[in-house]
Amino acid sequence: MRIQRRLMLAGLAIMAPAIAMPAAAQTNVTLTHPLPLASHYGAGSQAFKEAVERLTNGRYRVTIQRNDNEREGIEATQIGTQEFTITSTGPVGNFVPDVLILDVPFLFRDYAHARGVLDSAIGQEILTKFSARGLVGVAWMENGFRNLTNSRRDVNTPDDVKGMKVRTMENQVHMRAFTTLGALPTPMAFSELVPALQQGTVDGQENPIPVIVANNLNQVQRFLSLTRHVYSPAVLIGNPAFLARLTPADRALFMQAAKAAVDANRAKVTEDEQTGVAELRRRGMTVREQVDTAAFQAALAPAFQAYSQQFGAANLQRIRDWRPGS
Ligand code: EAX
Repeated sequence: MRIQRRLMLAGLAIMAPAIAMPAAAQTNVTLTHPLPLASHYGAGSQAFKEAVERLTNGRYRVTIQRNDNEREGIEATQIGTQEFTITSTGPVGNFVPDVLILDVPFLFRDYAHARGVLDSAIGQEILTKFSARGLVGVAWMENGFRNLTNSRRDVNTPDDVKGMKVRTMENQVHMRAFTTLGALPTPMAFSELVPALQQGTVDGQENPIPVIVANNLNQVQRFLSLTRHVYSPAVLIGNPAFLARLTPADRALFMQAAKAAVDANRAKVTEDEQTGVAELRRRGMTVREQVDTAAFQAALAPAFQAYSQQFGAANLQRIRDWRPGS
């Protein structure tokens, strides 16, 4: 018996390399976003991918896919057919109503104000509201200040948008604003936008410079007015079950990767804001850099009254009053 046992152990020792543990298991996670890879969302998703794969030594690999229907990306992340999505807050309010306050027109002074609020307790508090809706708000990213484009005329004052069919996101706050201005808001997913502009179903749309540039909207829109009427946050959303399965150490690595995504995304927005308007002029758009902002804000007074009722005047004022260090 002793000889058999020794022979067996010797045999196992010889075979050991053949039955060595397989290479560390590798898990693939999928992230979708609605824009071209060269966009500000593409920059963020690529940074996320590189950071996850580096920090986990390849134990996790990120597959980036484009889905220009943001609502679909949110739903797929919610049910777990994908692990992450990057989306503007446009459709998010239909899943997490607490987000809608961020979509109020003329709420943010500039990028520093918006980024500061989102990174402060105010923004972090809103991210916690995602979990009750079967989602995880991982990190605030950025879409940018939205500007109006159209194929009909130069737009300087609210009178210029009266009767204009404007595509909006599927967002009640935005739709109320354009209705209050006398425009005809037509909500639709981003995936339907270019065909609607090509077919003349809508006259105009509104989006940040990075989106207009990345999607060559100059090919279907003639006029650009730098209205900057809304700051559009973006958000990295995660699937709750996937994140709950991670060890605390790996979850921390994914959060580190999310920070890298935010930094790359915001840097690309800053870059696009510096070069995008000149590029769109070069591509043939007629650009109005100064619009009558005071007239737009005055015309929106009834909408602001409704937003105060809906979100609480104090909550809106808390955002307006935010300052670095506050
Ligand atoms: O998130 O739908 C929109 O206009 C969004 O700004 C775009 O999908 C980027």
